[in-house]
Amino acid sequence: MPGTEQVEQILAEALAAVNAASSLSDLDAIDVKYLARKGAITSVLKSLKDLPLEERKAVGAAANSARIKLEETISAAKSRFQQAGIISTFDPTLPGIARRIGAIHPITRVIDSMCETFRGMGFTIAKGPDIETDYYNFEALNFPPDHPARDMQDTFYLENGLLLRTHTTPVQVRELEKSKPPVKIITPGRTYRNEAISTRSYCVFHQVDGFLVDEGVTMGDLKGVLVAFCRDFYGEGLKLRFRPSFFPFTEPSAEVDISCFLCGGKGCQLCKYEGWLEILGCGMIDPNVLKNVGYDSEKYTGFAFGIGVERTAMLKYRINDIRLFYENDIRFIRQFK
Ligand code: 2U9
Repeated sequence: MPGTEQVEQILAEALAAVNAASSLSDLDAIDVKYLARKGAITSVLKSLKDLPLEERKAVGAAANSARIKLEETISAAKSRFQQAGIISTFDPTLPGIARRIGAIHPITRVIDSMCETFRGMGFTIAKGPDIETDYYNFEALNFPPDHPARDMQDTFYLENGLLLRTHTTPVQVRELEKSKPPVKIITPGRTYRNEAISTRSYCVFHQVDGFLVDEGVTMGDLKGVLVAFCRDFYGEGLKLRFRPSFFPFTEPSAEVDISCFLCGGKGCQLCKYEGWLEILGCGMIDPNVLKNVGYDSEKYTGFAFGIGVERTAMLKYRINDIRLFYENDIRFIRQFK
């Protein structure tokens, strides 16, 4: 019959074996030899029923604490072996896991490239709030109260007379208010219009607006800056065409077409066989707008222009559905490296 001394002897022998073990399989063998169904400590526990009560208590307690001690020692030794195994199988000369690098969204790409071109001509970049007041979005920009662009169809009205800006031109009014001529500013940003969504229009889009105000600024300066911009952005050898147009904030106003950069003006699918692509709107800032920001409109004149970023990106990258810009399909965005 086993006694407490015998239990202590079994435990000492098992702990020595754990100490001498050199692999995980050695530890598994020790587990089987002492703790499994027919293991030495398990056998002591099974034979307790044949012992007198007092002895059963003492030997039972000793066998149980031996079992716990051995389990803990084996488990700790296993962890040490596993740890060592990981370290010894780590090969620092293997190549790392390749991480995919993100791509810059085509809209950001076009905005950055436009800003870079204008920065090269001495313009600075300004940003302003997406939520605007009626004054900055419309009134200061010479929109008569009944102008169709103020209609609920186009403008997202918010509470307290606020609205989501329908163009970035209000940022320019804010900038003019706090500057002194000469001022040359570009305002890239997001704009909002409550339009039916289709392949060509979306409720959110981007503009790059710009202006120059100083003494003696003429339409000739406007043409010079826009020709330089187009040659830099679209490529040398382009022709430009200025067509008369109307905007409440410029007088005279014009729309600019460039000779199609794909076919050189011969006519193709991109230019709808017309040879020309409409790319921006522009004009001389209406004297009323200058007066609204506190400038002497007899002394100062200025030109301004506005470029639709989505339309530019669609032409440049030949994208036929504006909604692709906003669906966040990674397969679409990855194409613009
Ligand atoms: C001030 C006064 C006037 C900015 C201008 C346009 C013409 C224009 C459109 C182009 C495509 C908007 O995104 S779009 O639909 N914009 O045609 N924007 S002149 O006029 C200004 C700017 C600043 C102080």
